[in-house]
Amino acid sequence: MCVGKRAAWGVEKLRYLPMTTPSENSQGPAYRYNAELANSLERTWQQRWVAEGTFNAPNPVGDLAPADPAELEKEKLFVQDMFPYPSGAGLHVGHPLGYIATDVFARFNRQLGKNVLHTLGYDAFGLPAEQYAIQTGTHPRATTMANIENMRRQLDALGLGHDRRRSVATTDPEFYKWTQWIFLQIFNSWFDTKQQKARPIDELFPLLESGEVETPGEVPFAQLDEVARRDVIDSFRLVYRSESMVNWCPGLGTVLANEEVTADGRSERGNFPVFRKKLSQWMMRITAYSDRLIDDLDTLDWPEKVKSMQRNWIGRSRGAEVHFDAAGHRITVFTTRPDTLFGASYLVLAPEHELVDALLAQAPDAYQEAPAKWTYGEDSPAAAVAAYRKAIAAKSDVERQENKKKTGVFLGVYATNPVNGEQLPVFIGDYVLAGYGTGAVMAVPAHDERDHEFALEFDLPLLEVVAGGEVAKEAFTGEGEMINSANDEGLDINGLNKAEAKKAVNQWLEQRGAGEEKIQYKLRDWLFARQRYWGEPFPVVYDEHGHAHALPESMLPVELPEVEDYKPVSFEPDDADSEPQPPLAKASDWVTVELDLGDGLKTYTRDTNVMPQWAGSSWYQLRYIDPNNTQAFCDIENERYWTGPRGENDPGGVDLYVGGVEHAVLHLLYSRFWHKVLFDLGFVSSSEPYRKLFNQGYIQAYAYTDARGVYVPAAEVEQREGKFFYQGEEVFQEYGKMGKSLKNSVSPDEICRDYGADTLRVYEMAMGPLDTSRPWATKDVIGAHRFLQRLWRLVVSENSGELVLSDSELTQEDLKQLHRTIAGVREDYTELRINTVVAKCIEYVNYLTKTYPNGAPREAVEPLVIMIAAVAPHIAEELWHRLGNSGSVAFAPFPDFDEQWLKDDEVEMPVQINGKVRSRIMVPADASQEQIIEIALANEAVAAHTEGKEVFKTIVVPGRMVNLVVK
Ligand code: ANZ
Repeated sequence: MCVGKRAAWGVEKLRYLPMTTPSENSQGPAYRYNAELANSLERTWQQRWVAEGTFNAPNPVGDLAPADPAELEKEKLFVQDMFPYPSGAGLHVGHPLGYIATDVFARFNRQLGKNVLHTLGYDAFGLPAEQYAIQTGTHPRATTMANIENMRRQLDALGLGHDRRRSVATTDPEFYKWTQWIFLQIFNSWFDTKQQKARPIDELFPLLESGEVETPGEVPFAQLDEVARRDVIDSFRLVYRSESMVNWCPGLGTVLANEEVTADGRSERGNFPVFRKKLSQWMMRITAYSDRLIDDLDTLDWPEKVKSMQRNWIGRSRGAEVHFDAAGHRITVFTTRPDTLFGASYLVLAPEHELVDALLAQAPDAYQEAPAKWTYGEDSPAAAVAAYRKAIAAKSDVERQENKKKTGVFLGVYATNPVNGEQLPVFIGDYVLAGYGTGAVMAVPAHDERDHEFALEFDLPLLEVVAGGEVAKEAFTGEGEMINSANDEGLDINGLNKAEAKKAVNQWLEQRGAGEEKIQYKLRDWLFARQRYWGEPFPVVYDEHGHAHALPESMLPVELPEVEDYKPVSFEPDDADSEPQPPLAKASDWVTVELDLGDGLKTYTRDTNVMPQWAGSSWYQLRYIDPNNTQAFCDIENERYWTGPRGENDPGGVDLYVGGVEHAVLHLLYSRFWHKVLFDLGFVSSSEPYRKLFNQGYIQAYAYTDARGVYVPAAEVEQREGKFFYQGEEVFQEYGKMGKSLKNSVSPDEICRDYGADTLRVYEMAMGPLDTSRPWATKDVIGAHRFLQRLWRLVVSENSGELVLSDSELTQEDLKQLHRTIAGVREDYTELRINTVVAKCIEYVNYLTKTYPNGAPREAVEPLVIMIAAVAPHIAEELWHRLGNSGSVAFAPFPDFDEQWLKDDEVEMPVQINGKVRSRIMVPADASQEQIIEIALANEAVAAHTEGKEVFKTIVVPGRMVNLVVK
């Protein structure tokens, strides 16, 4: 992390020496704005900005507090990009699109007089560095640091106005110390469902003792022994260990989050098979926050699309749990349609459901009278279940749900429908997921498509209970009156609609203890451990009972130990029975430790997993606020200043967060969850991390494939007679997101070298609206360059390097052009419409160039230099100083406009006579109705049509048209 000097510009006057020395080999006039000139002035200004700490933003308290507290009286703005992973390939021109846009926005707001926090860090834990380490033995830290260095060089060349003192990498021990610390806060909390918030775990103990919070299990808390009490407490923590079903990928040697598994059940990376396996794992109880994560979306200024993706991901459904007695056991199903209970014709359990074995134990040893289809070709339910489970072990949840042909086996037992005593056969089937609801469903094939498919496959009855459909061929899922739904125990829902029926059934069930209303979520707890090396170690140790102990803050960070070999033990890709063995287990000196955790020296073992890659990004915005704080992850005073709520319904958070829509659910859900825990525990004042979110589009480019369909390097493709060739072979053009996989990357280094960074910035910003994807075309970059050349020539003579401005006064037309440009550009910047900012500046430059071939008035040019500075900061800074100003243009007040110049003096109005447009007239913008009629009647063409006729009605629609009715 680099610590520079506090911002001086804008406060103090600087001496300025014009820097331009024309290069000897440059072509054309000595002072032409070309690549060499651009490169040289860009380097100069970049160095100057860094040396002066131009973009350093002060904090209220701590090491970044200003010498002059008045600096904090400015309005604040916190702008943030989704930080990059420092990959070895470096950047292509698609990466900085968002970074340039946020830089433009930040610069504009500094000119409005705000204190702006903008920086960029690195999300630097992750697999590529580790994979590289496995292949070459290079420590991932070495690779990561080298990649960060290279990316920083590339980004610096773009002139991004970042506060470098605040740049962090998630791999810095001073950073991950606090990632571990936050983990411990979450570990040391439980979720109070009554208060709907996290509370310190210490507050749970008395509540369990007094019975105010119910102890799970039969025995009251007070009667449990020490070890059992610990287990109970542990089961309440927001981070807990659980035997849970995970995605185990033997080929990679690690478990994966659901999101890292493709729809066809393979690893997103490496494309290896993934198996479902039960393992003891760290889990984060994000599900406790389901309601708040959904409900608080309403307070956020985010794209609707992202909000609805989060809502769907959390997936709140309202329904009921219904209990069915079966062979001495109780099967609980979750249904969103308790109204259809009379239509249930069988039950299905997930093959992994915990009751399957117990039910099998009650089933007959051999199938009796079961149709052949139900038995999976086996003689006994036990054999059928075993064979079926084996067959489906490798299928992913998505595959299981999408599979049209339904499969399953009969368990040999029946369940009793609580509303009518019907005996329903019980199956297992893989379309029912173990991880959702209760892992069991009551099947209503007449009204549910999946059940319908299953019923047809297995010849099960279709019981129609909602009127209005024809259910023989297809389930009727529409609305209708209930039918065939009454019993003689006081339940009769015939004739009711869906909502009424649901309510009635729930009530009836609840009275008899046969079920209750239930809200169900799709969101699962967050699997929070990976069997890898290059990640944050867990700040916990285990005692001889296997109980986890949080390490005290004084023992943080727990640094990654050196290991010889970074490889997790991986296995044959389809060895489903293999067990994870993380690389840290190989560091035996590190794993076993002697510690005094308050009760004398004891031997403990460390956790050999590491945190998932999402950990650091779940809170990094808070570290930007207070990057060097050694006492806390972030001082709440600084947090309150930068992200505290403003006004009643404002959750607070970063003022603008820009990044790709691909992070809509994972990163943005995880960081909301962590932030809410920190909020509940009183560590931050904002209840959300990101107040406003903006998704930028992608830069796309042509890509080329050869006859085999393999991508070839787009840069080396030649075009001849409308065809494309690579190394003499014809190749085929397509179009897609720029990147490594399509081999169509263009490096910003090249464009900076050939045109300068300002040209690249102007080009990228001018390409189109920020939220849409846009095609890259290197040949069009020159257009942006020419615009900057014209801007340059407005101020500087290409031949002599002298100023070419005049001191003449602005004409009425000049004032109109200028004020309109200011008004338009101001609004466009505010709304992030940077493409139209550029368009308006181009138009204005063209106007001045045309109107003043021998030198435009200074008063017309100076505001232009300020206005374009956010987009093209280097050339603007240079011109600003050549114009004789001191201090950076970064703090030059953004020009204001005068309303009077925005009004048109005259407006054109069509004149209709008896409904037909006969002429157009020009009238003063502030003309009265009478004046307008007068001008209309005096118009020649109108006069010709009204001659000899009586005008008996006149209608003026102000600003729009005149209507005359004549006879
Ligand atoms: C009976 C029924 C009748 C259902 C009907 C639907 C329509 P959402 O809305 O996604 O929450 N279900 C419950 N648990 C399941 C599991 N573990 N795997 C697969 N399916 C499961 O869906 C809830 C509905 O999906 C539940 O309501 C249940 O089928 C099924 F006309 O129960 B329903």
